[in-house]
Amino acid sequence: MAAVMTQPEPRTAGGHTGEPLLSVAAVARRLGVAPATLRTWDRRYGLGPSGHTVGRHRKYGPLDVARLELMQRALLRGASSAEAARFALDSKSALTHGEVPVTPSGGGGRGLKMPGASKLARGLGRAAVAMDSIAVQGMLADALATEGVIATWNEVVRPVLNAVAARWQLAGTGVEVEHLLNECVLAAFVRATPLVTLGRNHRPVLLACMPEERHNLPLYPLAAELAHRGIVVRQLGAALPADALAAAVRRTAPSAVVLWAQLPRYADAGVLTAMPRTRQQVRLFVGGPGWRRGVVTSPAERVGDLAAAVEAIEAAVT
Ligand code: B12
Repeated sequence: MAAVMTQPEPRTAGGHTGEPLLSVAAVARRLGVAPATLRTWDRRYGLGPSGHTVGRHRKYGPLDVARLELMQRALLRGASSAEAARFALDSKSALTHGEVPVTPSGGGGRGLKMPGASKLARGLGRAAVAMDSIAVQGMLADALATEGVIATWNEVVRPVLNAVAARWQLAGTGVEVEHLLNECVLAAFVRATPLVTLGRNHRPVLLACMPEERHNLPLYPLAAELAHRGIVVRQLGAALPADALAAAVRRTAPSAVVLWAQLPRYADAGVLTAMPRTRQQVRLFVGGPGWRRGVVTSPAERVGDLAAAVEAIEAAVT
């Protein structure tokens, strides 16, 4: 007969055993809120530690923390404190499915200065500052589905990237937020890039960063929008060495090449003139603030923003 081990009773309603109990300070650090905020949520909404006592202090169990994370995520999505608390308390299913309510946003991006930014951008800014990558991903996916690639990049993502950069310049903090945001943005645009098998262009469009240039984010909305328009793209990403670019051009015979330089020091016109000659014409586009006027030599064409780049490339290759 099979022996059946009975699980020890969890010490809280629905609590998991084996995971450490956390102090108010530890939970505050984890959520990025002040301990006083947690005490207020406890007092006002009953979202406190549900019964653990270690010494004189009440400690938060895993389910208590999960409920607080739901509360915080709902707040980041724009719910009022009362709505978010009700959601967290009612959310037995949300604890397993990660659902969050979407309600209109109230205030501005906490910790980021984003004057004139859209509600979506402010929500994204708050989620990024809280390092809540699940909320960031959710918001980016929603924005991409409802607003499309170009508007999501220009009106949602760029304001947050610029605000994060401004905060770093002013206060010297937030590099971790910038990295988390980059990764989420990159992933979101990759997910929003359909696979084009039968393209409108017969030869691909190559997208790459100049040698040593690591700022490759803007190439991802570009790839996504071109793919939505049925254009086949080969994404070569960050810091492509000049000889690898030459090899890629020889091997794929592209209809167009787009080279990104964020920083002027990587906008080396020599790389453009050293591009190998191919039998068929290759249209050469350069993008990014690194390509100052005067640096770009003909026949390369400078594209100034995402929409203009998409239009110019589409017209050149179809
Ligand atoms: C994300 C980021 C990073 C990420 C890049 C990740 C990635 N995968 O791309 C990481 C962390 C790697 C990084 C590294 C560095 N970074 Co950085 N980074 C940024 C940040 C925040 C966003 C870059 C970006 O994507 N910009 C695109 C959009 C958001 O910029 P925008 O100004 O709104 O857009 C303009 C144009 O690009 C154009 N446009 C916008 N979108 C599109 C799309 C297309 C297709 C086209 C054609 C045009 C176009 O329109 C706008 C008007 O001109 C910028 C700040 C900023 N505001 O750009 C700093 C910034 C560019 N970085 C900076 C620096 C100094 C660095 C480092 C040198 C830091 C270091 N000490 O290591 C390194 C350099 C690494 C390298 N070798 O390249 C400085 C550059 C200052 C300067 N001008 O010299 C900036 C401006 C931050 C700052 N305020 O100081 N960075």
